[in-house]
Amino acid sequence: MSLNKYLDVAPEVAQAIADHKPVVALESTIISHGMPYPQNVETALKVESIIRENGAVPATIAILGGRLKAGLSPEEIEYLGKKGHDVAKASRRDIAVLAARGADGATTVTTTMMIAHMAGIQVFATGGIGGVHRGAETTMDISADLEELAQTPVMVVCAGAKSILDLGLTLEYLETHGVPVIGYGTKELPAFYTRKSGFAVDYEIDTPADLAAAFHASLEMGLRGGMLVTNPIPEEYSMDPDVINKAIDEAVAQAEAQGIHGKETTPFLLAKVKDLTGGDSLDSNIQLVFNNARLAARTAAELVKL
Ligand code: PSU
Ligand code: MN
Repeated sequence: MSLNKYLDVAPEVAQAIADHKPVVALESTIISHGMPYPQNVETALKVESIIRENGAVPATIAILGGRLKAGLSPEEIEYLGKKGHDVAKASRRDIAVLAARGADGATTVTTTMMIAHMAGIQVFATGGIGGVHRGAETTMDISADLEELAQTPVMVVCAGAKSILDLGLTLEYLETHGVPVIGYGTKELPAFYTRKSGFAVDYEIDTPADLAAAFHASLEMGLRGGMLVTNPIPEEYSMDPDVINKAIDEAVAQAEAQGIHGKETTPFLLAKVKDLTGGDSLDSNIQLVFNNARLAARTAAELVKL
């Protein structure tokens, strides 16, 4: 049962929301476009189990047969992972047409936030968010994720942003749109594969209870937007900055040389970085998603107490 006629909330997720139990949303573009098969499916299933171990119910989000789904079965996750890039990457501008056509879509941070909010889910864990791309002053390539953070009240727990983006411009954009950028246990914005970026976050917060308190205040005040929690990759999985930055620079140069643009840019860069680092970056990527799932579940568990 749902207020939104296009939305299907899985029974376990609907029950948890009705009982005021913690729920954590998860995106599906990371499954179809962010990682190769079969690691994508293994990771997605493991993330769900980590969320359960930390006291919350997972709700992986996607569009299947035109239905906006909050909560997928393992078979549905396998289906999305196997289809990979053949599933449409669905951002805000895509979902109406996909729904009307009865098509499938892998949800980005943007559409995962939208569907989570429709379903009544307040906390969402992922790997990295989209942002302002390098060279955006001429390409105008700015991810819809930033707009969504500005207007949809969902907490997004990520590992910062990859330096495939212009991190400084991404922070400026978030500031303009009133999105608080929190560092979990750090004053510095993490850069996904590495714990440091050279850029400061707005606030350091050190416990899930304090994260929940800050977001609760935002919700109670009726502020429209979300909150971005950046959680540094665990030290033991972080990458050598020189190695990863060299791979990123090379990937950006190849994208430019090949004229890659629009929605293809981010998936292209992610795949290239993975190829250029011989798969080391994939291990780091997987571990940081696990780390974010843990923090999101613990924060969701604190939020329901408030
Ligand atoms: N950045 C990552 N990993 C990802 C993505 C971005 O490090 O998987 C995915 C997310 O789904 C994000 C989307 O919402 O790419 C952003 O795409 P674009 O830059 O086209 O808005
Ligand atoms: Mn883009």
